[in-house]
Order: sequence, then C-alpha cells, then structure tokens
Amino acid sequence: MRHLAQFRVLGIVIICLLCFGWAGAAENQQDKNGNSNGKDGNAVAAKQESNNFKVEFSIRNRLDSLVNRDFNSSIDDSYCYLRQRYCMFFNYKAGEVPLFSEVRFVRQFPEAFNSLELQQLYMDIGKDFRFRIGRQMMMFGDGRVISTRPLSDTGVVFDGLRMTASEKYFSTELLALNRSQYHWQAPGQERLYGFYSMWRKDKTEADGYFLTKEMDHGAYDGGLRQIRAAGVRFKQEKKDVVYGFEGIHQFGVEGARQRDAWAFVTYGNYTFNRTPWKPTVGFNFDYFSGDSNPNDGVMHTFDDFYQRNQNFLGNIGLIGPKNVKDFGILATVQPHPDWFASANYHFFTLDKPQDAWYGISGRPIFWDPKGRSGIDMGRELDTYIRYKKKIWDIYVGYCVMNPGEFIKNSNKGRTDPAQYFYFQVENKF
Ligand SMILES: [Ca+2]
Ligand SMILES: [Ca+2]
Repeated sequence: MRHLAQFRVLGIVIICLLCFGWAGAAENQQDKNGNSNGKDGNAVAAKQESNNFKVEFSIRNRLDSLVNRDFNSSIDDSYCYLRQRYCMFFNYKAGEVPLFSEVRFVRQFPEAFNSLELQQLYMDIGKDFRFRIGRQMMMFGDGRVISTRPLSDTGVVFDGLRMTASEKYFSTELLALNRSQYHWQAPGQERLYGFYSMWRKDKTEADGYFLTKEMDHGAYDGGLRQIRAAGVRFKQEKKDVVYGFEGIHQFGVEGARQRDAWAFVTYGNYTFNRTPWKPTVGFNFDYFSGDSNPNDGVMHTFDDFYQRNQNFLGNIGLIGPKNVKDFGILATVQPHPDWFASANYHFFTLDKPQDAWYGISGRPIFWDPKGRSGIDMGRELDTYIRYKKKIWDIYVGYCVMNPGEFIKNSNKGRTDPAQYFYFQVENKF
C-alpha cells in the first residue's frame, strides 16, 4: 500500500516536471515569435528561463536519544534514532503564476521507516488578491494554531484553497482545505476552514482568527468532531524588548459532548544589546485548559489543533498543550555572530488534577482520574548550542526533566529523571 502511494507521488512529480518543461517551452516559443532578434533573443530567453526556475535542497540529519521517559529507571525504555530528512524545493515563475513544489524523503534508523512524499505543490494566482491552490503547508503567527511543525519529519499537509486579500498593513486569509494524511488511516476526511487576519506595521503584529477543523466520525463516540478556535495574538519588538501574548477559545462538538476550552500564552524577552555576548533574559507563561469532570457532557480539555511543536512546553517533547501550565525562564548568549547558546528552565503543573498529563502526540501518558496526586508535574532544563554559517545549521542539545509530586503519586513512587540528547545538522543549498 505504501509502495503504491510512493509510485503515485513519483507519478505526480514526473507530471509536474513535464509541465514545467512544457510551460518553459511554450514561453520560449512565445519569446521567439514576439522577438525577431534571432540568436540574441533566444539567449536572453534561455537566461530568463534559468532565472525563472530554481531548485533548492535541504538535508537534515538528527540523532535523537531519550532515556527514561517513563521516569522509572528499573524499566529500560531508552531509544536512539537517526532521523534523516531530504527536501527538494522547485520554484517556477511563469509570469504572474508562480509554481512551488516540495518533495520530501524521510527515513528513520533503526526503525524501518521510509517515506517519499509530495509535501507541497501549489500555484499562486493574483497579487493583492491572491489564490494559492494546491497542496501546501502553512504557518501563522507563532505557530500556536497552525504550524508547519518544523522539527518533525513529515509536517502538516493540506490540499485546497487559500485566498489572501492584502492592503498595506492589513491582510486576511480565507482557508478552505482538506488535511492530507500520509501515515495514518483517519476515520474520515479532516477539513479546515475559516479566516486568519493580520495587521503588520514595523515591528508590531496583531492577529485575529476564527478557524474550524472538523471530521465526520472523528469523535470518541463515532460522531462529528468539530473544533472551532477563535483567537487573538499580539507581538511587539521595541529596542531591546520583545513581548507578546495569544489567547484562544475553543468550542464546538465532540460527538455527544460540547467543547469549551481555553489557552493563554504570554512571554517577554530583554536583550542587553550593548553588552558583549548580547545576553538575553526572558520568561514565558503558557496555559492550556484541562477538565475536572469527564462525565458532565462538556470537555474543557484544550485541543492542540495543528500546533504540535517541540519548541514549546519543553524540548524533550514529553508534554503536549492540554491541561497544563508552564512557567519558564530563559537565558541566552551570543558569543560570536555564528554561535548561540540557550538555557530554558520550566516549571510544569497540571491545570486540573483529575485530567491527564498529555504527551506531544495528544494522548494521555499519566493519569489519576480521582485527582489525588496533585498538580506538580515537574521541572525541566533545556540547553542547546547552535552554530549557523552559510549552508551549515548545527544544534547540539541536552535536556533533563525531574518529575514532581504528581508522578511520584501516580507512577508507583518512581521519580527518576528523563534525559534527552540531540545532535542535528541541517544543510540548505
Ligand atoms: Ca525507564
Ligand atoms: Ca467535563
């Protein structure tokens, strides 16, 4: 089945390349007809053609090693993966209708996971009122509602239409898309629609959005799963300070149940720009609501929508944006323009003790339905060093999480720390 899908993708890629070739030939022909300059005209056209067509590559190798995600060192659950991601981007500008496509090949050792995917293939029509049609990935704001999931290998892919109307500082996007799933047989088609509006001026960003994701038979009881997210976001950079916030209200239905969930995120960073090494200090507070009673017909547990991002709620990736509060402090330095070092300390608590600790996949990991284990999830230290120069972008990271009272009470007294190490090399050219 997977091979069939791969062949299908390959077929589409070949058709695209043929189309590129045909479009290029047609344009050359047009140029020949319009210009009687003979050879010079052809040379100009050929040069123009090579400017219009651009191929770029991104190769990412990432070593991931996680020890003790169960916080119990008497059970060996450690793993070490080598994840490889090869992306090939095609850009073609034929006058007013640019085409973009991305093909991705992903493999994971020692798992036998191999996947060739047509990640994106779209064309843009129009300028101030633009239609983007085709397969695409999307990122809005800080990626709290829709993200490309830059750290994951496969990303979030949609098929459909994205209309953008822009006017000076203001733009609005209308979305009507279907989610495309490569590696999971969904119970139905997931749809995404709504709008995302942005106001951008200098270094100030203000957003408002109303988006719906829904799937027939997507609910726990086989009914309609419809999650509506209404949100506002603000971010401002002023001299040495960056600060922002985002608030989201979710409502809709989950089969027979109603949803009523909230999120609020705020952060602020100050950079000592005139001090050597340009140190930055900052804080964040993230809140994603939980539910204290699963039987009252209303779900207060937040849904991660298309957010899933390992840069939020700790780099280890043990915590997803549901039933959690995170207070974090941040310190970074930049000893050299190519070198960057960061340390982030998080204090995690549950919002509601009766609800679960959810993983980044959205599934519950630890749970005390009686709510007698408290809310102290634990503390996490995330550190990394980054080197970025020319085609090289390298990360080395080490993270450790010390679980709190909630794990002690719900994990048979085991509170052994989890440790995570990663080494990532990405080349773009
Ligand atoms: Ca273990
Ligand atoms: Ca409830």
